[in-house]
Amino acid sequence: MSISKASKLEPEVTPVENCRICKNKDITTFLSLGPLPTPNAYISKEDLEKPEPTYPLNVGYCNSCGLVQLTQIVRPDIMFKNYRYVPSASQTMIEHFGRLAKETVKRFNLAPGALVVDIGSSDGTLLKAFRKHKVNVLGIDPATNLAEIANASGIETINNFFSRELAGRIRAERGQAKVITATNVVGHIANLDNFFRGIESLLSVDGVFIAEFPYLVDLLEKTEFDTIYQEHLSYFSVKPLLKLLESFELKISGITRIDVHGGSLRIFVRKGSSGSLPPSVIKLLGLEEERRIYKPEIYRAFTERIEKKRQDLVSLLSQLKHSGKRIVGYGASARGNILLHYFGIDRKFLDYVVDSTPYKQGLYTPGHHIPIFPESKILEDQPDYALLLAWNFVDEILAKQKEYRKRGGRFVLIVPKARIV
Ligand code: DWN
Repeated sequence: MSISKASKLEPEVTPVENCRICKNKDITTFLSLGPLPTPNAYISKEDLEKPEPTYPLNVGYCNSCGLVQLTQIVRPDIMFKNYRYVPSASQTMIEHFGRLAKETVKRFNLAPGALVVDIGSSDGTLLKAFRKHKVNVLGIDPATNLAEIANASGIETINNFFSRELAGRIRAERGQAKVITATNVVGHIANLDNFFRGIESLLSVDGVFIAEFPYLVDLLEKTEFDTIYQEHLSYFSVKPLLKLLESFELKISGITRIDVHGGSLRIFVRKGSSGSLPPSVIKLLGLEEERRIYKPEIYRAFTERIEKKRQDLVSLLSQLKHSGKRIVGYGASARGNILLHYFGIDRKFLDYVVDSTPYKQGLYTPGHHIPIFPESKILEDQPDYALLLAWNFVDEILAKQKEYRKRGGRFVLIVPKARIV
């Protein structure tokens, strides 16, 4: 039976009884953002009148290993079999992946023909960057629509979820990989044991597994609550990650903080049991203790800051609306959909949202059904204000919209606090 058929037999929502890493049952829920539609479930015009499924969105921390995680899991095929997010919709991410590929080829001295596998390869953006360096590339992605796009652009892509079983098949057919990458994927994985058994099997003895994901310290410090959604099952910090890798012949050989997506970690994982921890790991463990991210009170303060953020932004937008101003959204992002829903910012506030992703244009946002247009509409229409929902790309977007701003258009920024530029 194929993965997708098997998954259809599972319930739509599964409660998390045990911590995903340490299996402890003592998980304290500290925030409920739902029920609401999953954040990439954009709606076509003809489906607007149909009933729209909503799912819980509750997040908690494990009192044993500290992993922050959702306490209910939505069945992955519901979220990922047809997927409209692509990294290539942002120049920032195209350039970020170009640097990652170049640095990896150089740092790990990849010979022409070495196998590079990207898990959650989407439309092939990262592998296109690797391919420039004459390595062999293979993508793996569950989204049928994106696998088709990647294959059509010459990036061989297996349309499936990564698993230990699939890793074994690839190893048998292609041999082991010198590099395996997973950018904004590991946080989406329910069964981390199966995932890392797959890494162990597919990674060559001298290979490296490179993963990127949002960093819990950044999420808490910058109150990036809108990166909490049903696709993201885990919100990683270093301490639980080390606990996780204890169960495998894998160790973190290096770790760096990177700016993308509001602040992320990039980890380098090699084969072998962890001896002494690298200085980069020790430094971040120290930071996590210093920022007290394993203390319950940090989560109470976090939820209080979210409420303050809501009050400030809704009051600012209400003032603008009361003075007769027209406001639109900029960036039909998953995080944007979470913020709009939780803050109650709907079509009373926003006339439409603009977005650079072709697969989202012409559709409507989940829940509030706000229409999505290409970015060009903002110059054609010249609304008074644009609420920057894709705040993680503020530099790229403000630079792109110089003309809109020159003509008097203003952006409402959200991070780190509500303000107009
Ligand atoms: O983990 C995930 C992150 C990496 O990407 C996925 N589970 C889902 C997705 O989250 P997101 O939708 O919040 O990602 P972004 O990259 O923050 O979305 C930005 C949105 O803004 C995209 O729809 C593209 C759009 N955009 C735009 O319209 N003009 C982006 C740029 C840079 C622009 O100039």
